[in-house]
Parts: sequence; structure tokens; C-alpha cells
Amino acid sequence: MRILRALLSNAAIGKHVDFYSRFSPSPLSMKQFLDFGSENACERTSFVFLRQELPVRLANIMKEINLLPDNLLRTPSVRLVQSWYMQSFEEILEFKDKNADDETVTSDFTDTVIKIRNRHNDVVPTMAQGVVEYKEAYGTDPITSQNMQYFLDRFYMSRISIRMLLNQHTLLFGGKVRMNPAHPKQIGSIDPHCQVTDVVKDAYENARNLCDRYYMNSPELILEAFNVKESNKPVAVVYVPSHLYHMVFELFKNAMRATMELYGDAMEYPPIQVQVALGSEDLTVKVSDRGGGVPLRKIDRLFTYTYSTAPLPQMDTARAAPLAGYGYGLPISRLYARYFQGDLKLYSLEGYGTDAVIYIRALSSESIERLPVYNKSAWKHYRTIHEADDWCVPSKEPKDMTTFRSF
Ligand code: W6P
Repeated sequence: MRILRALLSNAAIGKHVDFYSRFSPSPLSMKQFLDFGSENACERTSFVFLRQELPVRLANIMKEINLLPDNLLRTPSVRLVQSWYMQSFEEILEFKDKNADDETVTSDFTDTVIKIRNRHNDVVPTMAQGVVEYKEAYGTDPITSQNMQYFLDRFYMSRISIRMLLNQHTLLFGGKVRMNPAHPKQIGSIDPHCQVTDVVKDAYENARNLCDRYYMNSPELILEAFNVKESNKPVAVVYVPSHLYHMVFELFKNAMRATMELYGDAMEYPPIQVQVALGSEDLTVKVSDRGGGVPLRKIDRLFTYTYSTAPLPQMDTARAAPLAGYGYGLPISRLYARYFQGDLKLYSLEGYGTDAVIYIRALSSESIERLPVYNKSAWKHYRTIHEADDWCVPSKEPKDMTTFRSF
């Protein structure tokens, strides 16, 4: 009896998912995020927007989950993640016809939003586990790996964006005051005057602590900031400090690990140099190490999910966690940079060191969410039969040129 009911309601959810997946997500600008937190905006406005937008974003990505290879969809981990999405989707739909002027409704909604956010806390490691299970059972080929990369970039970007909406709503309307006591000047998670060098120093100190615990020593930091427009003012942008922190912390861990591994027990290490520059379009953060670099051939793998996922190490809790896992840190950091139209790139000089560069839009009017949309073109990506490459395969053996001699 219960099984039958579950099946019936699954079919009904499917119809709703189809319906909402036909809408494109609406990307918000920094300005729009700030407006939700301003005096004249209210919980009602946010509620009315979210009860439509959350189902749209959830449904768009749920349709893409369904396009994954059957063998991956059948893994317990991916099924679990899928069940979380269905549950959350249903819970938001409950509010579809409720009275937006009723305070018990908006208050229940905020509780639901908190519950959903917590339900999805472990999506990244759970999905990673699914990828490991798939890899162990079926191995990987370049096509599957490429499709997985395409999907996971879109899936995690969708998740970043949905969590941004959930966080803004609860930070602005979840408490008694619309102020985050820990960050009184922030509008939810956004700082209209995010001091970039402060975030960099904070991330450095925390990465350095990990480095000291693991290697008993750590490289120094040299930090320079350039404000091209107003040279006497500090470098500031409208941004989500926690996102910036996440990115630079990841880069510091990698830079420190490379440095420490190259110099071994030498008691002196080349410093990590950070340059921050604010121009008219870009705010750029460059983290340079002299840790020996990475050959160009291996740079792409640092961002590849199927390459980085090893079975989760059974960590001895007494021993400190390794400094940088080369897990999902870099690909996810790049998504954070891209989320508001920026990017994260690595430029390496093999035999010397690596420059890791974060690009952020300097103008808040250009900082607009970059969101995946489920449409025909996305669908084609999963269904295309990839044909042979249109570049020659380099051969190790040079052709015997004597064949062509004319004399
Ligand atoms: C390396 C490898 C790497 C990745 C990301 C950031 C910095 C570095 N340095 O050697």
C-alpha cells in the first residue's frame, strides 16, 4: 500500500518537475541581491520570488540528473542525492497557493528553507562517492569523463546558486533582526565593501596553520595591492567574502604544499607572493608560488572530477589532514569564481612555480549569476555520439621519409 502511494506521488512529482523545468532560471545581479536586503524590500517579496524560482532551479538540474548514464544513476549515492532533490522540490511546492500576506506562512517557509539547506549539506561528498563507485565498477573512458565533467560543473554551479538564494533568505529574514551579528555591514552573505586583502590575509593565516601542523614550517606571505583608479584607497568590491575566502584558501593550500614538497627539510622556503589589482573591469588576485610548477599536460587534470576522485581516505584522526587533497577543491573554486562572471586560471612554469589567478568583476552591475539551463542544447550534450577527433594523433615513429625521395 505504501509502495503504491510512493509510486503514484513520484509520477505526480515528475509532472511538476517537467512543468517547472520549462522555465529558465532567472539570474540575479549583485544589485538585485542587495535590493532584497534593503529597507523597502520585505520577506513577502523574497517569499513570492523564491517559491517560484527554487522549483525552477531544482527542476532544471533534476532533468539533467536524469540524463546521466544508467549505471551512475543506479548507484546508491546518486539515488540518495536524487531523493533529497525530490523531497525539497515537493516541500517548496507546498507553498504554491498559500497566502503570502499570512505571517505564519512566510515563517513556515523560512523554516522549510533552513531544513532544505541542511538536507543538502553533504551533496558534494555523496555525489563524489557515486563517481568513485561508478569508476570502480565500470572504469572511465575519455567520453564518460567529459560528460561527467560537463554534468558536475553544471550540477555544482546550480547548487552554489540555490544555496546562495537559501542563505540570503534565512540571513535576511530568519532572525529577529535583518543583521548578521557576526558581520553587521553585510547584506546577508554579501559585503558591499569586501576588503580583498583582509580576506587574503585571513585565508593565508588559516592555510599556514594547517601547513605548520603538517610540515612543521610554512612559507611567508608577500602581499601587494594596487588600486588603479584610486591609488590611495584599499581594494574593495561588492562580493561574497566567504566565496573569495574559499578560493584563496584553496590556492594557498596548493601553493604551500608545492613549496614544502619541493624544498623538503630545507629550513628556508621561497615566499608565496600575492598581488591584488583593481582595474576598471577586473579585480584580479594572483597567488604565485615557487613550488616547481606543473607541466601543461597535467594542468587540466587538476580541474577534472573523475581524475581527482580517489576513494575517500580512511583518515587517522590523530594525524592532521593532508594540506591539499587535490580533491574537488580546485574545480569548485573555479565555479565560485565563474558564478559571478569571473574565472580562475592556472599558469605554470614547469621547473619553477605556478601562478594561480582569480578574476572577479570589479563592477557590481556586471556581477550577475551564471546559471546552467536545461534546454535542447544541454540535452544534446549528453545524447551526442562523440565522433573521432578531427586532429591527427601524434605518432612516436616519424614517417620514413626515404619513401618520398624522387631520385
Ligand atoms: C602547484 C599546483 C597548484 C595548484 C593550484 C594553485 C597553486 C599550485 N601550485 O604546484
